[in-house]
Amino acid sequence: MEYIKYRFFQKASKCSKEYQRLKAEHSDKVIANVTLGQILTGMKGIPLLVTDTSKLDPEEGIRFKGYSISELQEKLPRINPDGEPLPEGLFYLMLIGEIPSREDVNNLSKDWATRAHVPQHVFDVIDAMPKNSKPMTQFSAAILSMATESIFQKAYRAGVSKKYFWDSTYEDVMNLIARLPHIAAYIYRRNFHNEEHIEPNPRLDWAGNLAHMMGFDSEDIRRLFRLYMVIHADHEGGNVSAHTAHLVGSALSNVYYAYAAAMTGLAGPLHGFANQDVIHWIFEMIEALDTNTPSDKQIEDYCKFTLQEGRVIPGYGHAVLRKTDPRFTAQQEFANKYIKDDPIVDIVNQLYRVVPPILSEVGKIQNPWPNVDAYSGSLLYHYGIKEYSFYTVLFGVSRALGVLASLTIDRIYGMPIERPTSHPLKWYRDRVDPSTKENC
Ligand code: CMX
Repeated sequence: MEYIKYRFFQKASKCSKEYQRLKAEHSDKVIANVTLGQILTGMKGIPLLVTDTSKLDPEEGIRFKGYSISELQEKLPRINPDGEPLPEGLFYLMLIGEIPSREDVNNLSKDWATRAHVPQHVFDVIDAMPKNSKPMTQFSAAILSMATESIFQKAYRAGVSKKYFWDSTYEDVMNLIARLPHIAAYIYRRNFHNEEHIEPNPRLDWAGNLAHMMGFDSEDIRRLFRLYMVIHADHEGGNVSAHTAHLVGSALSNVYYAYAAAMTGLAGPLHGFANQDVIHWIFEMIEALDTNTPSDKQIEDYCKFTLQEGRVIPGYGHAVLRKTDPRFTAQQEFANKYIKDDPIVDIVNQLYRVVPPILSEVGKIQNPWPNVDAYSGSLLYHYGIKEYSFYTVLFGVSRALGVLASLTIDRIYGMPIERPTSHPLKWYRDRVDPSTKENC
């Protein structure tokens, strides 16, 4: 067994035993009470999932295995001393629970490079779709079509014992992560660069290679992509993409099925689509105001107009966070350091001043502060990736790191099929307001 897999097995089997012990000895213990409000607002705040890769604090934001984003920037291995950490290092941390050495990260880069060959039929599936298929439609379909390669599925059909499910899942996870950059770049070049495709360069790191295959070879873009891939990688287990992969995977669907499903969830406007919506909305505003240097007052009026139309301000609000998302802050710091005089970046900074007081005034909005999507598009746009309908695909490449590390852990813990209980609305009403006789 190669050594990263072996280290995972060693560490995760201890936790797996603990999972099984808790299940056997403490299953009758009560952890939390649930209010009707929590059920009717999307199960918010109910502890229902076990996710070891990262934890989201409403005030402080995300921590990956206990490390904040700024701690990761300090501790994870980098290629250049003043560069951003390599996403390979974060994957290692989430999977194994330890900060990797530079050598561990190099080995992971090399391992993914050897697994990166995408079967031709996946590109054929993409090419068979009309060009006006959204990039996320092509991305999800391509991932699904790669289920032909599932080692887990073959092992399952061959009757492998459930105690080895994690092993073939690990292989599928590593293969899928390794191949995602090529698939994403293929869709990008197909839609926006005349189908002039660029072959992978196996000597590059995972994020650098993605930038390369998209047609961007500057150190600036590589640095941005490494940051981007790190900060979007995971957001504990309850967000739509992570939860979908876990849920579908709980039926022992293979990794390709589970991740394709996750990507169809990421494509929604309340989740990952928001990163393209932000730029789209900013351009709508620029056009409506007929200036790309609007005043605060003009922006304020435009935000109020958006709200009056019954639309959301994209990039603002969050289901869990109650402060500025540290992923927003990390990108703002990046822009402050490397970008000068960019009108879109300036507007994004201006929105940060103007939007929160307006959203707070509305009253019902739990979190008036920006999330990760408020900033990311402006950075990509600045470096020449202007085709914003593609932005959610980049989010999808990154999200694989956390979600698929979790899916491997699910399998080594032997997690069961997920099956919460549902009731008709009347059942809930009879428990809280039995005197009402409304028939629905
Ligand atoms: N603009 C306008 N209204 C907003 C809002 C925003 N940015 N954020 C929340 N609201 C509204 C909700 O639509 C909801 O309205 P109704 O009661 O009429 O349905 C009300 O405020 C309460 O919502 P909430 O409890 O504060 O937030 P939710 O947990 O329901 O939703 C989120 C969270 C992210 C979907 C929401 O804030 C939103 O739609 N934001 C804009 C889209 C966005 O940026 N999504 C990306 C999130 C990060 C990610 O997953 O990538």
